[in-house]
Amino acid sequence: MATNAQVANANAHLTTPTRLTGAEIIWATLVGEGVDTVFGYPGGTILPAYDALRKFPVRHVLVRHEQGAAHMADGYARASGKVGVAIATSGPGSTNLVTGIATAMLDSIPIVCITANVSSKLLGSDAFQEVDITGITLPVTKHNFLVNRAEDIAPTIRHAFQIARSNRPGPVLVDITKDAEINSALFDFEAAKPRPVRPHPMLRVEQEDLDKAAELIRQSKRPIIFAGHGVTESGAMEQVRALAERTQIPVALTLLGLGGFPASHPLNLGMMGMHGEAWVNHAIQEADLLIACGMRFDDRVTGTLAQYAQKAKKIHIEIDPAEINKNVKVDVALVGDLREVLEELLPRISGRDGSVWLKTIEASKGAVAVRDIKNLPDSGHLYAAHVIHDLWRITEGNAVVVTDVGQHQMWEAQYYHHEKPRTLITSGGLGTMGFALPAAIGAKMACPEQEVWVVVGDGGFQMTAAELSTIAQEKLKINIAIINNGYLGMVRQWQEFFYERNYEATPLVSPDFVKLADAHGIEGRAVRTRAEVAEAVEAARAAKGAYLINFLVEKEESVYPMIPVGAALHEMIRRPEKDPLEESADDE
Ligand SMILES: Cc1cc2nc3c(=O)[nH]c(=O)nc-3n(C[C@H](O)[C@H](O)[C@H](O)COP(=O)(O)OP(=O)(O)OC[C@H]3O[C@@H](n4cnc5c(N)ncnc54)[C@H](O)[C@@H]3O)c2cc1C
Ligand SMILES: Cc1ncc(C[n+]2csc(CCOP(=O)(O)OP(=O)(O)O)c2C)c(N)n1
Ligand SMILES: [Mg+2]
Repeated sequence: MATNAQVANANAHLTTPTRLTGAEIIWATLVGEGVDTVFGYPGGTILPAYDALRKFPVRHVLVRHEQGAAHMADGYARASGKVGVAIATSGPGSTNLVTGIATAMLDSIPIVCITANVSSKLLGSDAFQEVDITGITLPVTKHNFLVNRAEDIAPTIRHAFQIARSNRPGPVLVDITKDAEINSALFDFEAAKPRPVRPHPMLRVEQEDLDKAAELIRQSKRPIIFAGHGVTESGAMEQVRALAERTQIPVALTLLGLGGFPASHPLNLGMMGMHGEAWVNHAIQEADLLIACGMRFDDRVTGTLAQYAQKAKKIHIEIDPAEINKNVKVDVALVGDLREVLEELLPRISGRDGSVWLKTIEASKGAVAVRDIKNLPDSGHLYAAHVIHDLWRITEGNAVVVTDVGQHQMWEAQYYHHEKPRTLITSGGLGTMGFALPAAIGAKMACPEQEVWVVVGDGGFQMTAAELSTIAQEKLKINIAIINNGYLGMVRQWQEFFYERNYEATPLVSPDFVKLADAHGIEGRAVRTRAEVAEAVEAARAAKGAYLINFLVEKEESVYPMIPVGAALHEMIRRPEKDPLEESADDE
């Protein structure tokens, strides 16, 4: 908890220009930008900043690896919509951030990373723990800076925040030399304010294009709205819903779009793409109009482009001009903030009857079916789907679920039905294993009142399991569900389908995760049968502190449907008929 003295000190600096050391300026500027929590790890060059920290009302979370710091900042940003902050020392400290920065870059997440570097006179001399971190991170940051004067620290950090959160968000790195930390300068927060962002010349929505879009919607017989990550980033949930309800157009979601449109809404079709619902992918191939809202036609979403949605005209509403016509050629591009564009578009849209198309899609569900876990007899085997289904049921779809990467990530997307934005936190674009545990720490710090669940594979958990110590040290109430299939499951699945079951390097021996949790003072239990799932989930929820459940699930289960790489959207591999976990539409 910040002390009164710290708050008073920071406030005084923000209102009255004062001479401070560069190290103090770092914290004073962060506080001015609204930061109260940072994730970091100290070392020689960043020590002046750590020494000054005691004077400022900032909670520092000591991570166990700097990759964790970047993921925590990222999870913090995804859960709250605010900018997350990670701190690292020079050399290995800063290079350890790189995977986390790239993860944030690929999913357009606003984080600011502050690193220290050797003194400016030593730059370029291969000094101890010197790396060119601005060079290294150039391709994976939205922007980065090297600062070597104390007076430049405040304007640069303020500019970094502006860049991170404006237009298409993304990570920004500020590398500060040790002499800049030690020297002093006048700190004038107001004067350090960046100039307002000049709108990109292409960020202009032509009235003519809005009319064209409205006309395409009016004429369409088989339209689909795509809700992507941009819906949440723009805060356009209400506008997307209004568009769907007024026009009776169904909504398909990307992985990162889940939660942007309520799962229980009658117009929600579910997830599209490689592991999306079969009826969604079929409907896209039959559609005559796609209205893409804040999504970037990732290859996991389109399958082979040559055969993608050939019958459909396309409207793309997107804030980044570089995304227009990048993967999919579109008929109308509305370049701007999704919420603002939809607000301009909505008055041009009138009600239409969508019932024929909705009925066609509904009928196609019968053939391709809902995976209805609850109607299946208990065969004595535990499937990840059971676990996720029960977790969704018991938490009533209200938890923040932070997933790692692999099969469990796809099962979570399929069986946990997200009603609200920012309740699914997952690495989509980079697909970074090891993301979930640290990102959940960031999410919990951002939203302490929220119930936070980690859903993680036995492989990915071991990549950043050291952050259990961070959970213990910070006394965080985070529940961890390890979906333990004894394999790097998603890779094993590819080996099964495409490499003649040559399970090279995918069987995985793990420690006893419950004992590992115990070693951290964290409660836990193992679950082997479906009958035990609900009780374990309840026990985790009831526990005062963090809780870990090791779900020992079916080892060679696969995620269905699956579009093989290079195949078209409708060419999905379906579950073999006699497989125990049959997809059935009985409950429809
Ligand atoms: C193992 C694995 C399997 C996967 N399988 C699937 C799958 O089956 N289906 C699937 O959908 N994904 C899948 N993914 C995820 C996939 O790789 C992509 O990350 C995801 O599809 C991207 O979704 P998106 O385009 O909505 O989000 P992003 O990649 O975050 O793109 C968001 C877009 O919105 C724009 N935007 C941001 N803010 C605004 C704003 N204010 N206004 C307007 N536009 C804005 C951005 O410029 C960007 O172009 C998988 C990932 C993994 C790791
Ligand atoms: C850092 C990293 N290395 C490798 C991969 C490739 N990869 C994708 S999924 C996966 C297997 C994940 O295994 P596990 O964590 O056990 O999850 P499961 O698929 O079994 O649910 C691997 C190795 C990756 N995505 N990230
Ligand atoms: Mg696994």
